[in-house]
Amino acid sequence: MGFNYKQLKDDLISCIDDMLGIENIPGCPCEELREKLSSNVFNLVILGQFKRGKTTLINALLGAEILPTGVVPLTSIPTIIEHGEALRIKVFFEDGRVKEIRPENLHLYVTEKGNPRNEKNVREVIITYPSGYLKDGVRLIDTPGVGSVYQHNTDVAYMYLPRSDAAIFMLSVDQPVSQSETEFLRDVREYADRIFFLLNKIDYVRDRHELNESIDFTKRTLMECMGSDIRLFPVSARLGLEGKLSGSEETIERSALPYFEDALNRFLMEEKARVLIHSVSNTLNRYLSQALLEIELEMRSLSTPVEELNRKIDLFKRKKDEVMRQKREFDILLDGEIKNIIDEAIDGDLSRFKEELTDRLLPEVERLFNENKGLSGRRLNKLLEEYVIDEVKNAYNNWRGREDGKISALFEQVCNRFAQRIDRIVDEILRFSSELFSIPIEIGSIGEVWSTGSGFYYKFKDEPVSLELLRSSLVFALPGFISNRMIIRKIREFLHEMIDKQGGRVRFDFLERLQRGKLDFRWKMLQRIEATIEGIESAIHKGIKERSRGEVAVDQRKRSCLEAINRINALRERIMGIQERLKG
Ligand SMILES: Nc1nc2c(ncn2[C@@H]2O[C@H](COP(=O)(O)OP(=O)(O)OP(=O)(O)O)[C@@H](O)[C@H]2O)c(=O)[nH]1
Ligand SMILES: [Mg+2]
Repeated sequence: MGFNYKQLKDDLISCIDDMLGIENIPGCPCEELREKLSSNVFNLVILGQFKRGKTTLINALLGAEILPTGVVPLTSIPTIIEHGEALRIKVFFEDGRVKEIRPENLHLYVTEKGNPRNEKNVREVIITYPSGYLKDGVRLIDTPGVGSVYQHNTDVAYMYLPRSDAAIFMLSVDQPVSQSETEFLRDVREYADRIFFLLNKIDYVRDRHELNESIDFTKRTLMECMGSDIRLFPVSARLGLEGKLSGSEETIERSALPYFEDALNRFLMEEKARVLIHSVSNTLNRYLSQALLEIELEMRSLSTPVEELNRKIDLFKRKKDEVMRQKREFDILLDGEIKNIIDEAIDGDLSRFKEELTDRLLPEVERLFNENKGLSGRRLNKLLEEYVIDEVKNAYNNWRGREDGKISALFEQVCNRFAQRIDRIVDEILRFSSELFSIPIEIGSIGEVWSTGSGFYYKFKDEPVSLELLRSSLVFALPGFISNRMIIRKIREFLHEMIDKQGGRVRFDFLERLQRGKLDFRWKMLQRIEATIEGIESAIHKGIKERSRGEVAVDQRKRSCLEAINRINALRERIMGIQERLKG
């Protein structure tokens, strides 16, 4: 690694702290950038078919047996492990409840045996643990295996992949790549560049030759499937864990885990940490340049002849009107992009999903009906109704998770594009003013300031959209006696109705979230333009006002302006130093 991420991050945070102490730095979202740096984590999601050793790998990375592993399909609930002062476990339920549990009870929530078919309605479990590995900002996400009883892994993957920084896909030498694995991988092709493939359990293989064969074969299959080159690491998670627990270097070496750990670390540093440091330092630089320009403007207005000053102020006003027009355009274009997401992504996907769901559930309902014809009308009806409600609810919950990943990625793309647009407008204002008042200044390049890749504006609040209210509505409406034909007809109608209603609710929820995200984003962006204009105008007016107070005041003001310029320049140099070290 060419640079020390932690060190650079800390240095940058200290620059921000110093910036907060300078009064003349207008509009800089310092607190926000500070938070972004200090709370930054790299999300690492572990995916793969059941029994490949995903959970064992996590324990091996941590060097501690935190999560339960086993020979039968085990993990049934996404489990997140992040840094914390002590080992603490919180269970988040579908209905929004949260409960802290004791470590020895973890298996009662996250395993198929302790929580069969997720009867406890757990959404996810978050574990904090004081591990050095996590302290550097990695967050591990364990997932249920593909083909596990309760939830389809693709859904989980779609929930976490878009927001992950890197993903591990586990395979195992004792099992050839299966069809469900290749199908799954085709589905997630678009994330190929962040996936690491691990070929686990190499301790099973006796000789080198056999291992190489297995590696070659797996690699070929995977490349065919992903349509691109892939990173494949043979490892033994079990030996890795054993080695770390017993402190045996030799065992660790045999596990081959360090090769993978190094590669992963390099990837996170090069692809993720570098981008983060670069974008934050760039943003800071831009605000510092802007601050410099404003101070210089004030100095100019302290000494420029009034007539000339007024002429320039007039010219600036004209520029301002032009910018205001662009501001209105911004609104119209942004609305259009959001509408696109709604029409093409949400509505398109939803109608396809509804069709598929109907096609899948109708025959199931018929089958259930035929199997239970002997029941009394009321009981048969109740059985079918409950089946429909459960299936529709589950199907929508899964779909929503998947769709959410997609929508937040799309929304973020739009925000990024528009944020860059705003940056260009701001640049234009700054350049115009610097030329107008002949102040040579370097504004700095426009970076992808807002692309943190973690749903900055689009916050996914996972409130379950419940079908509770609709439950049993039909039972009460039924007459005392009903024929079976009537029941199946009613149930078919009920199925359509449920799919429609739930679809409507989920859609409403998506739209509302998008709308809120858009308003937040829009407000921030437009404010940025306004603050820039206002900063320039007020700098000029400050100078003019100061002038009316006489020569002594002007001199004094000039001195404090020069002082501020020096402090800002010093900060700029420190930040440039950080950028140099980043290049490594
Ligand atoms: N020989 C060998 N066994 C391993 C290795 N890694 C994991 N196992 C075993 O494989 C079995 C499954 O391991 P888990 O870590 O529970 O696998 P998983 O992928 O999390 O399984 P699910 O949660 O059910 O999807 C356990 O019996 C582990 O001890 C390895 O490197 N070598
Ligand atoms: Mg597991």
